[in-house]
Amino acid sequence: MDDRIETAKQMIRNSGSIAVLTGAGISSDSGIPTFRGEGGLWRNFSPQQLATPQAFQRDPKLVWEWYNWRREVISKAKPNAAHHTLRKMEETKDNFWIITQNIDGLHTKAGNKKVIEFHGNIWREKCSMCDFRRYNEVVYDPQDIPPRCPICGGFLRPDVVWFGEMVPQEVLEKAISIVELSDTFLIIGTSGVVYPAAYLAELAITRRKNTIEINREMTPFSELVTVSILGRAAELLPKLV
Ligand code: BV8
Ligand code: ZN
Repeated sequence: MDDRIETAKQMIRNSGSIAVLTGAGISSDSGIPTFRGEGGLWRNFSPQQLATPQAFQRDPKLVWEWYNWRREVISKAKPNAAHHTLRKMEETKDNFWIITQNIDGLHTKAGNKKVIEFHGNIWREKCSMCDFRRYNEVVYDPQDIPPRCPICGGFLRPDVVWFGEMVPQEVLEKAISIVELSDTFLIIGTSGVVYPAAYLAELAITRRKNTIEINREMTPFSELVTVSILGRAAELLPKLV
């Protein structure tokens, strides 16, 4: 294990431009349940059942109860040592970007400026009928959900990318160019099963970048990356800088 950490440390030290793909695992040390780990279920629903346009169409109140519960959890969560290490990396590297699958906003809270929120942000809301959008950092009272659009009265929805929805083209293209321009690619705390986010890791591996994975369990990338380190991000990441 130690020589893996040493190898990863050297790669990061010698790298001019670093791109990082993060998933729910990096926030689990802040007390936010991951999608597929323990605590990931809510009222016995899986994310795949609720994070879809169909579920919202069918029962906007239920979907909002789930997001409002997540808002409650996230509002109490603080960035952890893994987030803080990535902020330090952004400060010391001339070219550094985070592409996060998480909608919890913790990378921005930790002070990172160059963050691509690949699946949106839980505090942003958009109207399901007109093009109204707003940033609204509130946990709703139960009787106020689903919230209504102040312009047209339609239901507001979380401004996130659901299963079956496209990641906005400009976000996808920017993320791909960041991977192409990086020489080291970190994959932290993701099970690597959701596309097109997982495609970014595949691209880094295909382009033969220096790829480093930090995860608590093996993933489809573990055998393919340059260095795969098993463990908690909050414990391991600080050791790499
Ligand atoms: C798309 C935002 C084109 C919302 C998320 C059928 C119909 C339509 C599409 C599909 C379909 N079948 C498949 C697809 C494609 C689908 C997909 O990939 N499905 C998977 C499940 C197979 N993708 C999509 O639908 C995407 N869009 O394809 O559009 C299209 C359009 C129309 C029709 C067809 C195709 C959009 C996907 C985006 C979904 N939105 N989130 C919200 O958050 O509410 S996905 C959500 O789950 C996350 O954002 C993340 O991306 C994903 C996976 O979660 P992870 O972050 O990886 O977390 P997970 O719990 O899985 O793993 C955590 C890992 O961390 C674990 O490995 C664990 O061991 C580790 N860990 C835990 N603790 C720690 C740790 N590691 C380190 N330290 C620790 N302390
Ligand atoms: Zn509206």
